[in-house]
Amino acid sequence: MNRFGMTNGYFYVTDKIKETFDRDGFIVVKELFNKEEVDKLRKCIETSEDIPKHAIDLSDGKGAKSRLCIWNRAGNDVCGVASRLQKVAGTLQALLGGHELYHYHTKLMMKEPEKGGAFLWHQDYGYWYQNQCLTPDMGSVFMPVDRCTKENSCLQVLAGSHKMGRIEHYLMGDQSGADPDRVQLAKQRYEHVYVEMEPGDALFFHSNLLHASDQNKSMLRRWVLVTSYNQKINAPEKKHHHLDYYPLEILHNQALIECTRMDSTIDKAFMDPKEDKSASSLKRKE
Ligand SMILES: O=C(O)CCC(=O)C(=O)O
Repeated sequence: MNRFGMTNGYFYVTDKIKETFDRDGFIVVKELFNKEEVDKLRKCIETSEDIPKHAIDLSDGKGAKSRLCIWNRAGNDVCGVASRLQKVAGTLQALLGGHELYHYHTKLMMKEPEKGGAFLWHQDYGYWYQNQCLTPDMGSVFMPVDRCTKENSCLQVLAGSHKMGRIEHYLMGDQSGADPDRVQLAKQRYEHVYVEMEPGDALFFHSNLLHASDQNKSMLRRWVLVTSYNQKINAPEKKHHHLDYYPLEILHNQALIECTRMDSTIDKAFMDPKEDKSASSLKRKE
């Protein structure tokens, strides 16, 4: 069981929760955001003028395209504030052992009805390694603003697969994918979980957890914000397409309700994933 709930608007990482994260490489927190908060997040995304300008399509190598938008600086709009909350960043920090985290980047994954592309099985550290992050003490928070079910291609994970350590990754289509032979072996050993979630739930996961999602063939949109964090002590010296360490400044949980800014006044440093030299330096798997 790796689903947990909130207590009076707070989420506490107890020893049991930390043990679950260490065992499975992920946990789900039900209703991390209440309805008002998730409605605000959805509005911020849907009304953004920047997102459509910076969104790009990545081929999944299976005939469809995955649409996403990436920004490097959290920003001070509703989305940026969400990624700095105690219940988001503070929770991941505790799950990863307590060292100070900084914002590595945020992505909006836009799986449109009937045509959203797949994400191949991969570990995020499979390609963050290429950026010279020395250890996999990194992780992400997957925050849906739409329902995620098997039907509209929710995230799939292999529970406990982070214990394998980093496995070889190749360029497949426009994506970095984990060695398919290793993934096959991993599937025989680790439980394959379809992580169905409601808007407002959040999935916290380790950078070595194998995860994937199918093409969205349903009539239902599936949009998800995914914020990734690195530990300050693990910030790489190598200059690359994500930024150097800068302090995250974790905010109290009320800050999202208090924030009314739908557009950031701080440059969010949007990036084009095609400029990602580290992923494209991976060998191509034909
Ligand atoms: O949105 C998805 O289905 C995949 C997300 C993902 O693979 C990631 O954030 O690393």
